[in-house]
Amino acid sequence: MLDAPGDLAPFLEAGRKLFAGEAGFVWAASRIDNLPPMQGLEIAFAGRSNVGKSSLVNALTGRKTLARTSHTPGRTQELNFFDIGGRLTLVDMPGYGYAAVPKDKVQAWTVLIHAYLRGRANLARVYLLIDARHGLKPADASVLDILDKAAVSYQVVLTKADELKKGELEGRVATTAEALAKRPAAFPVVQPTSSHTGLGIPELRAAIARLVAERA
Ligand SMILES: Nc1nc2c(ncn2[C@@H]2O[C@H](COP(=O)(O)OP(=O)(O)OP(=O)(O)O)[C@@H](O)[C@H]2O)c(=O)[nH]1
Ligand SMILES: [Mg+2]
Repeated sequence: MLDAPGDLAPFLEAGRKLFAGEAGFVWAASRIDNLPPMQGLEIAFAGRSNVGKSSLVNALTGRKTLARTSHTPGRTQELNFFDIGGRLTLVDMPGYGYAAVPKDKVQAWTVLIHAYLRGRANLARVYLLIDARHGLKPADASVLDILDKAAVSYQVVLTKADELKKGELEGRVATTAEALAKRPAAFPVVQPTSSHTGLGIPELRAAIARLVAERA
């Protein structure tokens, strides 16, 4: 069951604390038969190549170089697992669906991404990142289909909100929420963020802290 949106305020402080402690790299997997043991709660960040997944992991943890970022698509080539204070694991995923990345690589990563999302029992939530400038793309649909089918709860996060004017961003939030309305596993709130300005980061930390509290 999806939890009610909108009551993040009580979790802002817990979210801040959760991400104020230790954070460290624990594992990288380039194949589905090489995942770390399932333990504790996992939260994954998925999205098209270059959408800002690794930057968001860094923004959440307040670290500049925990996850490696790049302005060229295809930087993250493995599933990277990060421990957050022994309380949960964040998974920075490779990107999918970018035309500028060699086809065979995108294909291999897509197979890995799909297999992971389908079969990870301790995966508590997926944050599906969408570039606020571009909105949902066809490549996103197959991932949304997998999550709906596997009943993995997910929330759409708009990235790079700093690139849009206020009105444009509000429009993108509305059209994205509308497109997700009929999807059964989608959390009903679209969260705008910017890893550059910090917009939406406290709210995302709070949402994760609430999830940790619920599953404790
Ligand atoms: N303007 C703006 N640019 C951003 C933001 N977040 C990330 N970027 C830029 O987007 C580019 C890609 O960022 P990454 O975090 O490496 O993206 P990724 O989704 O991890 O990419 P892959 O690992 O290649 O799939 C970099 O040039 C970042 O500086 C943001 O909030 N605002
Ligand atoms: Mg990356």
